[in-house]
Amino acid sequence: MPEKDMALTSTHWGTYRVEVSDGRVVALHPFERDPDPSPIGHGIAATIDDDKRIRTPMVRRGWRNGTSKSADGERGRDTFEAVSWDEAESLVADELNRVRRTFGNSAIYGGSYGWASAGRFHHAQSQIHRFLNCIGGYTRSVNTYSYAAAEVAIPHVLGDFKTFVNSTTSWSSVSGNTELFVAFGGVPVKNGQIDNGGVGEHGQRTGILEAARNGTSFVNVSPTRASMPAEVNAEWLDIRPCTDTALMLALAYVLLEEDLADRKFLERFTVGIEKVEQYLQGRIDGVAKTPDWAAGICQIASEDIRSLARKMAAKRCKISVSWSLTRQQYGEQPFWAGITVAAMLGQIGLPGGGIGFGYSATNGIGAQYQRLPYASLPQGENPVSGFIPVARIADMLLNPGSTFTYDGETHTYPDIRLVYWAGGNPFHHHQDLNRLDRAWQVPETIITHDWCWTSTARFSDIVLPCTTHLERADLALSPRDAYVVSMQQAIQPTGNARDDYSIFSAIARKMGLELEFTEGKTAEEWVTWIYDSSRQRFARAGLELPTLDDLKSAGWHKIDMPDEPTVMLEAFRKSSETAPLKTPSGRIELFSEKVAAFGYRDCPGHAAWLPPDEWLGSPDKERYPLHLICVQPQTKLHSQLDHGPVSQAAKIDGCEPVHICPADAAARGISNRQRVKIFNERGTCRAAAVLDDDIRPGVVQINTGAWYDPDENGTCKGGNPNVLTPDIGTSSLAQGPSAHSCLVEIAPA
Ligand SMILES: Nc1nc2c(c(=O)[nH]1)N[C@H]1C(S)=C(S)[C@@H](COP(=O)(O)OP(=O)(O)OC[C@H]3O[C@@H](n4cnc5c(=O)[nH]c(N)nc54)[C@H](O)[C@@H]3O)O[C@H]1N2
Ligand SMILES: Nc1nc2c(c(=O)[nH]1)N[C@H]1C(S)=C(S)[C@@H](COP(=O)(O)OP(=O)(O)OC[C@H]3O[C@@H](n4cnc5c(=O)[nH]c(N)nc54)[C@H](O)[C@@H]3O)O[C@H]1N2
Ligand SMILES: [Mo]
Repeated sequence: MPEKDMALTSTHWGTYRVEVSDGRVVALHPFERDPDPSPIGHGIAATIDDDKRIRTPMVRRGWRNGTSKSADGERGRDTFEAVSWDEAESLVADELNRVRRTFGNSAIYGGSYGWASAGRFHHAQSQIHRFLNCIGGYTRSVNTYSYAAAEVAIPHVLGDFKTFVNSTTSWSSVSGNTELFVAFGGVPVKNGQIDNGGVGEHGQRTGILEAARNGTSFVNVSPTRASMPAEVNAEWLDIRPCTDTALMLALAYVLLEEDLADRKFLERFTVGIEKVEQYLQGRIDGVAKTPDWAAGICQIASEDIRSLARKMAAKRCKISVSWSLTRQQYGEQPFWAGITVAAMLGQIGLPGGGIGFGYSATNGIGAQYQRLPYASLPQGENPVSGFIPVARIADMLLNPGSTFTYDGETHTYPDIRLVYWAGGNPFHHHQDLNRLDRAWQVPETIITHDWCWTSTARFSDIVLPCTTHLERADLALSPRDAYVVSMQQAIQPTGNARDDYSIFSAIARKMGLELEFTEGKTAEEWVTWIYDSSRQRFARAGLELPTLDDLKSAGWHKIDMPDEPTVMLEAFRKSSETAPLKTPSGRIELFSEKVAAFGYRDCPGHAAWLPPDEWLGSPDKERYPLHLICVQPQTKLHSQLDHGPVSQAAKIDGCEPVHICPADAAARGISNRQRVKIFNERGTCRAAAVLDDDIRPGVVQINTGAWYDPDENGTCKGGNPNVLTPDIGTSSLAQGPSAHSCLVEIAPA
């Protein structure tokens, strides 16, 4: 069959044509409209029916026998037995009924954080949350692992965060306008392979190369040169990890000291500069935030800091702060400090100027902004008001009834008896996995839907096998992507796998709540309902979508995105009176009275340098002298398809590569491609060394995403760095994840 006639499917990493032979997927071919397709999609064909596929419902033996431990071991080390769907549905329904009747619905944790798969209807998070709402609610989670610190802090500074991430000034405005692009954390184009909900055309590489061709020069502030594509010839400032705030504060200090700050802008559009000035000059804590002071922390020479500040003030300058900067202890600070520097430069709201949040963190950041008004599966209401910040899950399980702070309030951890997960992999994504392993033994029951035996599935009591996107029909409707794709079912479900919707419908039936959950609609009827509702919303917004029949026969449709470049905060700059920010003052709050009034020592009312527990300047450095950065993997999305050929090809003898500079390797007797163990007091993980001149001495870097596979001593054979990372909140304000604040040692294994 010619490629153009093959079924289309959509994933978070791109759109593909599916080649099927004798009812099996033999290959995926990139969508013909995609100029820069991602190889990640090729990981699925070999895994869809391999030995890691879950083919039938499974129940853990120890759970079945009513003991937390069976003869074979505790949760995560036990064996499973296959059960029929009918029996599995009854087991889940009875257990949900027991828990909600005995302890109330707040005893069910249904945060279920995770990326799941693209496809608007079969989106596992939408399914599980609707289902749990129908049965009376659940304890939920708030914010993300991506940038929780900013989600909570930046609304105090700019009045909103997510809108500004999504409306980050587009590459089309950078190109031809920005003279100097200073990227804290670089512009990792490998991350632009991904976008939530589906990608039609990949545009990040094109965007940055076009800007470079049009004269933008780039500065890559990062512990690794590879944070920026080599083609843009960026100047590399090899900063010590987790010290960007100190560098930014010193830049701000120079702008004030040398009278380079735009006082008019500060006066008109911001509040709190006096307080910031006092802090920078040392009038609050006795320490002036001079370039010399910062150089001692971030180890960038003070004359380089001074000259960077002067260059930034002399040119049309774009500051970019990578999302990774939030995933560290006190991760609220780098974004607040970046906004402070950008405000002093006075170019916020001008073409190519100001600040951007995470260029190329996903395909959409830096793309033209238009939020498309798609409908989604209605979620209903959650009668349970309790929640946790998403990364506080182990704290919650280990300390029921104790309190935590969050955004100026104090809350209590609920007593969780049952955990229900669909579409995420906490044993990939959470920090300090050996601690999560202990916390995970606490609840009475853990239920997971997944299509393959991830570590989270292995650590569950009831495992329900779901379909993949290739085994069901859906629509890719992503509010930031120009392409609408009719995702066709390419093959029959493998084994007894069912889609999440059928699984929840059947459980709801056993609980006498089927009609509440399904509203009498089949999956196909829901897909039609979502599409028709979307068409109506489009029509109200003056936009057009083809009929569903036309879409299905064409396979895809491209929406015209606006031609005008997106400039973040342009309207605010044009008129701060008619378009004020949603902050208490309506302006950019360089000092926030509200945050200051919370009285948090770990998050004061203005951007501040707070030395983290673990960094290259901390006393612990004696024992664990290397700073570990664990970045998003180039060859997969998180843990998805780690067992597939694309991810496996990037490993060395089955081990995740850890990048280390030759001097650090030599000092430890480590040679290139040698097997090593990375360790600290929290855990040990196996990896293979890659000697790399382009990484800062004292820093090592590994990918996230390898499957957690602990041996009897808790050493992760799979190479998941989250056995090493600390499970602490960013601060009392946001309680976000702090994976990047992590010291380790490495030795030959
Ligand atoms: N150390 C460290 N840790 C990190 C990070 C870091 O930078 N450093 N990054 C963090 C970030 S930003 C994030 S967003 C998280 C990501 O963490 P997750 O989103 O949890 O990671 P994924 O591997 O994408 O997990 C998705 C799971 O859903 C399953 N799945 C796919 N399709 C379906 C479906 O249709 N139905 C069901 N039921 N399941 C399905 C997949 O098989 C997979 O197991 O990780 C975080 N963890
Ligand atoms: N291929 C692929 N793409 C992805 C994902 C994936 O799993 N795979 N995940 C997606 C998700 S969920 C998210 S949230 C985004 C995340 O996007 P990012 O947060 O941008 O991702 P990272 O790759 O973790 O980090 C980007 C860069 O920050 C640098 N860095 C780390 N710590 C520091 C520091 O302290 N200072 C400075 N200056 N630099 C530092 C790292 O060296 C790295 O090159 O990526 C998305 N894109
Ligand atoms: Mo993320």
